[in-house]
Amino acid sequence: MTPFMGKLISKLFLAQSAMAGTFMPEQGTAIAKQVDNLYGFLIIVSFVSCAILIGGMIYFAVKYKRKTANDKTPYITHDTRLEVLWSVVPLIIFLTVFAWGWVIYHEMRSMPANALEIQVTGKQWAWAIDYKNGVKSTQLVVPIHRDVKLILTSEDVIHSFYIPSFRIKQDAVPGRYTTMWFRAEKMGEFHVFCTEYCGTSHSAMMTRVRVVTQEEFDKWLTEESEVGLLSLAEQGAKIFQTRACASCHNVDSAAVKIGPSLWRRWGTEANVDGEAKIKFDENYVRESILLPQAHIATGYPKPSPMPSFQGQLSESQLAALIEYIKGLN
Ligand code: HEC
Ligand SMILES: [Cu+2]
Repeated sequence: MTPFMGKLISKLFLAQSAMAGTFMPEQGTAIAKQVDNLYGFLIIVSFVSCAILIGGMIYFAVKYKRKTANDKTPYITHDTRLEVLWSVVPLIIFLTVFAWGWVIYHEMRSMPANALEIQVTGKQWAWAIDYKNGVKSTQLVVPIHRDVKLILTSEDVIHSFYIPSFRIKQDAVPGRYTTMWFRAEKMGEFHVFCTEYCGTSHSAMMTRVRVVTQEEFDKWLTEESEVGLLSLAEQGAKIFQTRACASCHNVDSAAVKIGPSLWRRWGTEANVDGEAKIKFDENYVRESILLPQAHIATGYPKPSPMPSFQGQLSESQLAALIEYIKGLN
């Protein structure tokens, strides 16, 4: 390689990594760096081939332009050396990309032993996160420098758990478990998106990974496991978050989300189609949660988009939710 080419490539590499710093999400794991390096290599190879191809084309177009009326095109058949060169060089580049990608993919997909296992369940339109000690959360909280393995599934349609800063994603499929792992190397909060189109509020199906120190993590986990000691309404508030009620219902303003606001509704008259007056009370809320199709609020589509929670909430969880909604006045 000529020194000029060497210099050019190292310049391109610098430009690419500056670009990655500006346009790419933060690198939260070691794998993220590896993925970006491979990506950078692809960009450089593309730039260089583009320059050779387009540059060569322009050069030949100018150099061999017909200059006089009886200018003759030279008769060219082929050049074996050139043909071998332009076949073998791309072949080597492609095989390099293949081998490089294979090594990274292999590392991404081999689950580490002794990882911290966390259960993640997708449900239209939120992620429910379950820790081994029974703690439920909507945010994924993990300790730094520790292998974490997520066991994913879905309660309804296919979702996909994507953490851009960690450069990993994995489908969550109903009826089976899939896994993914990561080892966070940076403190802070990182976005989680659902990357499998899953219905009306797919774009709102977001959460965060919060990376904390091991001590903070242990503290958080113990605190969360003391939820049982909360008041009924406080437990209800938690369930309201973890069961994704909050993704469809506002609780602090009258604004409509996918469903009606539950703010200051208790004790009023429910707005349901046709029928005699129904009071917004314990029985109405219970029925709304277990049998959403029984009385559909005025102006909402039939069938109601609210999923039934029959069989998914215990009586005490229902009581907690009702107590919470009661307190929204
Ligand atoms: C997918 C969005 C969605 C989710 C999730 C959802 N709801 Fe609903 N909910 C609706 C819609 C839409 C309506 C209005 C249509 C109807 O009456 O079924 C509704 C109606 C209600 C009503 C009756 C409100 C009224 O004005 O009559 C209550 C109470 C309620 N939901 C509570 C809950 C609770 C508690 C949860 C969580 C356990 C929940 N919802 C989860 C969409 C949702
Ligand atoms: Cu989804």
